[in-house]
Amino acid sequence: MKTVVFESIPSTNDYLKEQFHLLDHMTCCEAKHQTKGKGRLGRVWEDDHTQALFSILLKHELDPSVLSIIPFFSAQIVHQVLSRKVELLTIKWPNDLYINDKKVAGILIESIMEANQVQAVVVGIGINVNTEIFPNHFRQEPTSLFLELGTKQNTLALIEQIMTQFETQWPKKSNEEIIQYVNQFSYLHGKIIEFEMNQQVLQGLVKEILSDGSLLVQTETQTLQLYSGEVSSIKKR
Ligand code: BT5
Repeated sequence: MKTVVFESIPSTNDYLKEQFHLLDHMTCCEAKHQTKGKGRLGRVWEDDHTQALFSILLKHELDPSVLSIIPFFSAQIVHQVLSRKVELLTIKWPNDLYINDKKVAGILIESIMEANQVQAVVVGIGINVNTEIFPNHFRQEPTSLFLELGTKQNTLALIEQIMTQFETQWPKKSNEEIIQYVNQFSYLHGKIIEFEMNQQVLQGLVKEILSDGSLLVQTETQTLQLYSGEVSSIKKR
């Protein structure tokens, strides 16, 4: 595994996307601070220089069945490593990490396409490690490992542990095993949620995550399979 470290950079995801031709499979880009940290759907990821901010470049074994599982595989690895420290850690479909009802980490997956083919995938991970206060209002209440545990944590050691698990487990697990794990620790399981789809706000009961990665939801009138690219603003009611 090769690691490139920056004090400050616009976004570790963007760096790997721009340099992917020159970099090896499993290169990790790490930063202490991002000036243009990104979330999904054009959202912003904020940091206060105390977080784990890193991205991993995947260039091998990217067949379609592997591609669809990457968000869940990544969430599982982060969950396994953080669970060594904190209890009550869950995975909010598709790949956020929650402690109780608060968001502690977010994952952003981006694909690099050329000639209609996926050439590489970048997995970006942001974990609130030692944040003491969140001055800004977020859509979901945030938390950090420090706020939950009461002690400062070693950010670099945490990134190293996640990288080691990523390397050892990629892509050896079956999709079924991964989906089963994510269902076991699913934050939304059995909950009524409100979500936005096709510019409509809907409500429904979450049943389970299916093997294709979609979220099965029962509304009053129909059973829906939600795909992460098609829904936004999933909130527990
Ligand atoms: C995510 O997006 O949660 C994915 C975040 C991925 C960040 C990593 S850091 C390394 C790599 N490089 C990047 O540029 N990105 C990746 P999403 O589910 O869209 O959530 C974004 C929303 O979370 C924002 O709109 C805020 O409401 C909230 N948010 C922003 N910063 C946060 C933080 N530090 N902790 C908790 N919530 C935050």
